[in-house]
Amino acid sequence: MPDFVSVASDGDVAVVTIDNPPVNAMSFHVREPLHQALAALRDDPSVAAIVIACAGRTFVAGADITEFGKPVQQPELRAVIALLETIAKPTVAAIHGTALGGGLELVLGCHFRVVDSNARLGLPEVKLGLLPGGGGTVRLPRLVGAEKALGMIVSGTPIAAVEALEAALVDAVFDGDLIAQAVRFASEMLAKGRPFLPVRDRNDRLGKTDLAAFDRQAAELAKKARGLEAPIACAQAVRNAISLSFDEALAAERELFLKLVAGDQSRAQRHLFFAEREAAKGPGKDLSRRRIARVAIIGAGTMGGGIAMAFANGGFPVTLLEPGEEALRRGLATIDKNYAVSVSRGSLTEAARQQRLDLFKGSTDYADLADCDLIVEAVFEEMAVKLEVFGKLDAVAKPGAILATNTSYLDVNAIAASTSRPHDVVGLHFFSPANVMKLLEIVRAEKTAPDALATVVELARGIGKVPVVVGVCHGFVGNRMLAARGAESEALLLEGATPSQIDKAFTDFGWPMGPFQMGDLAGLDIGWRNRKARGLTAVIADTLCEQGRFGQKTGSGFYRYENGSRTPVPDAEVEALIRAKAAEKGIAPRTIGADEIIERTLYPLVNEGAKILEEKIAARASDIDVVWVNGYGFPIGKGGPMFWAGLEGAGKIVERLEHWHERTGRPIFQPATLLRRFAETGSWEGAGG
Ligand code: T1G
Repeated sequence: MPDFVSVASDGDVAVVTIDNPPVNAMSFHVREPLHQALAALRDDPSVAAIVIACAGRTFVAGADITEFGKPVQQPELRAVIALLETIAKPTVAAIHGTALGGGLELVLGCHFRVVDSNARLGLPEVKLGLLPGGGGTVRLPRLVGAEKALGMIVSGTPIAAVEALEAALVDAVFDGDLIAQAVRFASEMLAKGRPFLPVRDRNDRLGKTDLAAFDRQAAELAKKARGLEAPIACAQAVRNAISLSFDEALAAERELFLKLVAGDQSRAQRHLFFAEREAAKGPGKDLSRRRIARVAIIGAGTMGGGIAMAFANGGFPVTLLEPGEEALRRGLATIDKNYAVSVSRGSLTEAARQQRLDLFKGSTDYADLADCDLIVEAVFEEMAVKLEVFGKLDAVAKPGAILATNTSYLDVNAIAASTSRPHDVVGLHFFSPANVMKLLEIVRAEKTAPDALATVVELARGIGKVPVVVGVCHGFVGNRMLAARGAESEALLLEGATPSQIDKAFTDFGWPMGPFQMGDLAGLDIGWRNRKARGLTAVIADTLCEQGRFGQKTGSGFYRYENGSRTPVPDAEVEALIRAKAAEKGIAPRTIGADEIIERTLYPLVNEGAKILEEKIAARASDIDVVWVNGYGFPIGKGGPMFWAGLEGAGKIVERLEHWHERTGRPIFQPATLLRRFAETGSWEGAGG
């Protein structure tokens, strides 16, 4: 049995070290020996002070998330912290890496906190659909003030060491040997003499809270919750810390925590936490990786420019190639402008902007790509154009360079086969804006070499992306399912629903926006060109495009956008067009409710996901959830389409799909075998996994 907790002494200072790789989660097998060690040290007269530290790459990164939903084993974290607060001798937490969630709550049980200058501290529980359940909502406000605590807890975003010092969350920031300096700090505190006040008894800062300002801040944050329970509960808990006694507020925190941890939203968000990590594992971690030192992007348009920024933001020197000088100049100017906007918003320093710009090299000559290790093609979404580019790349790229295409639909096998090195070809499907969107669909072509695949999966994590490996089919996982979700949109309009009714059903469901507003934002002409290329039609959207209504960029699409605003205004002209097209088809309008809209759009989405698993285009159902949450705004509180299918009831989904299949005869309603099996077994195992 490894020693998850060990105690050493440095003079009369005891150093307690937690060692539970990989992230020192506060699992039961840590809590128990820690509780015992602290109790013993409290009562040991030879010990004058206690330092708590962690081995490995980080301080405690929280409670053990894998334990949630299982019977709780005593002692709980709260009991360990309560014991800590009974210790009269100075207790000092020595924090390196991250102190998150229960890890930060543990150190709030100490009298003092000292940190390594690179450390980050936070309470990210809200990202798991929870709130801090170990006293963080009651102790943190006592140290940093209620407003600061509210911001930290509702956002869940960790803060850096210097900010933590300014906020009085920590007492000192060190470089070098942290433990030695923590022991010295403890001795200095000892020399200064008692009393050592536990955080629970520090009420001054809380007493100075401007309640009106606090409530305004909380109301603003609540507006952004979009149906998620945790942010609201977080704000309520911090409010309790102001208005209730310590113990009352602690009890209220517990109650809120137990409600959330048992709820579907937290289950969904915990599912996504592990799903993202599973997806990022990609092919065998023992596979060798190719060295990527220099990256090139072909095409300096919206996608190419965003992809180039994503790599520069990750610290890679980037060659940006555009055959034409003017197009290259425009592309580089847009990148420059985007960074300037980030500086003006305060999300980037001037120095960092310059540092990133210095990583760019513009070129109009393919010969300049001969020293690049990864080349990403981001040109016009047409096969002939892409094949021409890959022909040139095949001629100039060095042996072993990885050649990637950013196609969002086209056949990566065909692109690979057009070169003499198909094993070096892979799809890297970024989402717009590529420097912002986290998702990266990595398309494994039939001949893609395992080491090339493993290299780009690791690279993706390195530039802050969430990678998901998918197989080759039209539209891969995301866009293929998007087509299934959208297939009924036109039919619903012709049968009587309006664009705003359908969009409202989606926003009520938890999406940031509905399909018609999203279409107008992305530009209706993109789908139009894609349909034309494939000989497909969508009578209403095609007609709008023929009228030059491409969406926001032309001031009108399914909605009107007045004076350049982004606010969609329902347009009677569009509704008249829909009615006219329906009349032409002899379709009489009827009232269509939100349930029917969800059934005819999201049930086919899930069904298409099941088919994708059957075809092994996706390795796991949870990968599909990661794609949809990170690339298409599927509500995180529902865990993604495949997880949601479990919440919604797969039996009901199959039954309703059969109903619509009978009524319409449309194949998207034909329940997939794996979906039927999921309805019987409750597991997506058995096909893709
Ligand atoms: N519990 C269990 N496993 C965890 C874990 C945790 N808290 N954190 C990470 N892991 C696993 C993870 O699944 C992966 O496993 C491996 O560790 C490496 O993680 C009472 C309610 C710390 C910033 O939300 O944000 O405290 O895939 O790949 O990129 O109030 O992990 O290798 O098998 O992410 O270097 C609050 C969660 C919990 C922080 C490191 N804490 N962790 O990132 O490594 S709730 C969090 C992270 C709580 C209390 C409450 C990150 C990291 P595997 P990784 P990384």
